[in-house]
Amino acid sequence: MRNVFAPVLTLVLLICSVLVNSVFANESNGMVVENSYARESIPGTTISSAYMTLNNVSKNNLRLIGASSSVSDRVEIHEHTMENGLMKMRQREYVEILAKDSTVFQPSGFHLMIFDLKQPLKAKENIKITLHFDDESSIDVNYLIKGLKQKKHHHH
Ligand SMILES: [Cu+2]
Repeated sequence: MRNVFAPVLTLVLLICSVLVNSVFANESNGMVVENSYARESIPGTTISSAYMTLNNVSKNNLRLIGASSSVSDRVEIHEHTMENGLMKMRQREYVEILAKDSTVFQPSGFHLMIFDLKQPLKAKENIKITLHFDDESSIDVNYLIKGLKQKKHHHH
């Protein structure tokens, strides 16, 4: 079993390492995480969000069922959805990543919501978040903190 997907995983890692500098993989469950980053916390708040691409190179569907981190005791899986023209956010119990498929966590979609930050997140720093899956596997992912976008234009 392991021999079957090991070459695939190696290939994915090779390709990814050319495109991005950080790829995190769990060889036992076949999950490869890339493009991981978190947002700098807004001054005066203790909230942030984290994003990544989950590539499932295994033959089995996997569900992301939770996340934990030393920076906060409360990291939740969330999804943004449009309802009656309004952006709403709701908590998800899990997000399924189908076999040989990938799921992107990105602004306006799935994201990890970090509440009750023990310290503000500052740009260019890194935090570690452990992702937990329904097969009881987990993977430690490094998230680079990106600065908040400066709004140049105000639309009234
Ligand atoms: Cu959220």
